[in-house]
Amino acid sequence: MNPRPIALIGAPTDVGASVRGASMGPDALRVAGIVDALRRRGFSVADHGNLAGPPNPGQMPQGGLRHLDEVVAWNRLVYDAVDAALGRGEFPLLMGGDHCLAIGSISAIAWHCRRQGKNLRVIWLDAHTDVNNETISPSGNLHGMPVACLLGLGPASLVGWSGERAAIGPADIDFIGIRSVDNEERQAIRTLGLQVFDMRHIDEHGMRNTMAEALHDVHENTHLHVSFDLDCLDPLDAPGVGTGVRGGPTYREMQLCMEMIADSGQFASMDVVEINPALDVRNRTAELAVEFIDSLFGASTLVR
Ligand code: 6HN
Ligand code: MN
Ligand code: MN
Ligand code: MN
Repeated sequence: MNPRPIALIGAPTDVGASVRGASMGPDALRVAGIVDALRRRGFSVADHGNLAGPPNPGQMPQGGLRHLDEVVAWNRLVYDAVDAALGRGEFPLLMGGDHCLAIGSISAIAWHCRRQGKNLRVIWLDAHTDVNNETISPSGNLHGMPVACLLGLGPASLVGWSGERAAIGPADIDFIGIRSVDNEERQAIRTLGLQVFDMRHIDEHGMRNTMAEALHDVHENTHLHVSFDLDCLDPLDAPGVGTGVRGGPTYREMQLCMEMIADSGQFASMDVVEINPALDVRNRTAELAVEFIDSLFGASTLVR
């Protein structure tokens, strides 16, 4: 086997959030040893450094959106970097930054999948569904809206980047670990018919059955993208996040989730977002992220 080279792309920004600090995520991942961990797995890794987008202007939302111009600018850079990595036949691994960056990353992936006749499937690991838009968001923060934008339902300047109005359809995304949804966001989830495996589902069915259900229709022609928001984890394990919510999956449940994604054999791109070193304890959250990334790339706790 000759695995695809991995392209690390740093996007050091927190323009999509109101809590500052996720901009330091890429370096926290580097300090936690992301490059060496992937090399130990046998991959060749190229760290392309950090993209240079606009600073965070620290403004209030306007028209229900905070920092729209800056979010567009950062996502343009992310789109181009992910597009270039895919064009070179590499595995793009986006290091955020806040979760608004998934708009550019997944739009670029959707464009490539369409060209190659691949079925894109997104696994969204998060405490939140991020399906707000400018009319229903209680915060105006664009990191709470990337899924809406990708479904073609966000502000015009963030929609349609993949060449179609919607980069993905409601059936192309599975949410894992959800436990915080805003009131009108809940209504949007119902209207769209989104597949949400919330914490109650994981409590009742276990992570094994949950992931088996989420991955049941993944096949050889599926491009599996993982969008990993570190606030999916319990804040007791991962304190370095800006919008932590109690009651996340355990360390073992999350390992199983990652190993089952790896076992599918279709894992082909990812985002690692929302690590906030300013709120972390001795880089614990970035180190945990590297452990889980290691599992996604094939490290297994199976001894047999
Ligand atoms: N994230 N639902 C809240 C909002 O402001 O829209 C929180 C969003 C958090 C977003 O963690 O990627
Ligand atoms: Mn998120
Ligand atoms: Mn989140
Ligand atoms: Mn599904």
